[in-house]
Amino acid sequence: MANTRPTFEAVFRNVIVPKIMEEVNTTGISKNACDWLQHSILHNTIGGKYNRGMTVPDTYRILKGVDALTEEEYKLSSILGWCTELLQAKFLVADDIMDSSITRRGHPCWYRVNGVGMIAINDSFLLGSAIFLVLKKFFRQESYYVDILELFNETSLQTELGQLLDLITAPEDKVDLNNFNFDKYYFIVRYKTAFYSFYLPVALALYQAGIATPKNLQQAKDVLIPLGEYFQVQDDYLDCYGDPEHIGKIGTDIQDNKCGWLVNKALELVTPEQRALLDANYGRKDAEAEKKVKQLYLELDVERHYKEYEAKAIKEIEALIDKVDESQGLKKAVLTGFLKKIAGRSK
Ligand code: DMA
Ligand code: MG
Ligand code: MG
Ligand code: MG
Repeated sequence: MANTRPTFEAVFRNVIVPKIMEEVNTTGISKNACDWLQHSILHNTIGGKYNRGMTVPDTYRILKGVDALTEEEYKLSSILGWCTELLQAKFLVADDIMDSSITRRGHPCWYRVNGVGMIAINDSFLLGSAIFLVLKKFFRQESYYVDILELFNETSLQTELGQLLDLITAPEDKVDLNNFNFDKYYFIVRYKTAFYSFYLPVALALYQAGIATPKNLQQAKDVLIPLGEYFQVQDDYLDCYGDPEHIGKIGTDIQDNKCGWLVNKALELVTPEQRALLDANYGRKDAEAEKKVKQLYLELDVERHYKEYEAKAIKEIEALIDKVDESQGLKKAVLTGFLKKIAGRSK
């Protein structure tokens, strides 16, 4: 089985969603509730890049040292991949509410769909609970069942802690750029993004392949956390410089008062006059103020600094991959493959 977007999506539509719905149906809940849940699940999972999800079967195949997985192997590793996509869906539904975002994957954010509103909060919980339903249905008999349960729980906690710091560092009513610094920034991005997006899919494949050890899990983390940091810096860059049509979402970081990469870089570069302008215009729910911040980023050539950062980050990650001792079971190709998926991305 080749791992392509259509084959990966087919596992979700034909295996996972029917299983979730079958289980929920046994409660006897009304048909309109079942329809709502199915609609929410599909709206919030289908249509992304599947970088995280498809990495599980990709990694599993490399770890097994085969050219292609059998249909059954592909199905099982894709199910774990979809569990990471469900985790992401759960967090994105809530993130878009908390960030007052408008669009996601080229469509209105779920909470902005007609008739949804704050019901989206409970839909976010349901997306999270669906993970554990799926894990129980397909993995209960596996020796690594408890390991992956713990992994999902720990990763959720890490992501929630990252989101906590992201949000309280960005109060809506009190802009104080003295609260921002790169140390805090990297804590936020490691926790809110790197663990669930990068470490989780590779760790799942290591468990599924039956070769996970504390040592190779740590080796994976040592590369994947820096890779995840780089990914979130890209996300922050695209929030300001990406084309909304292309990235499928409209940037909100400046108006949301976020402790993002661009503002932290700008804070390193500003003169006292420019700092005053930033203080007066950052974090305001006001398109004109946002424009002034973007104009200042232009004057400071923050974009050039980003390109320099990016080139350096890629080199550093390549060096980390180079150091991996493959005799411990982890393969460099897993990591180079993941890096290749995101290096220089424009969406
Ligand atoms: C998102 O950070 C992190 C999680 C856990 C969803 P973000 O708000 O920058 O993401 P996005 O730009 O996709 O809204
Ligand atoms: Mg967001
Ligand atoms: Mg956010
Ligand atoms: Mg963002």
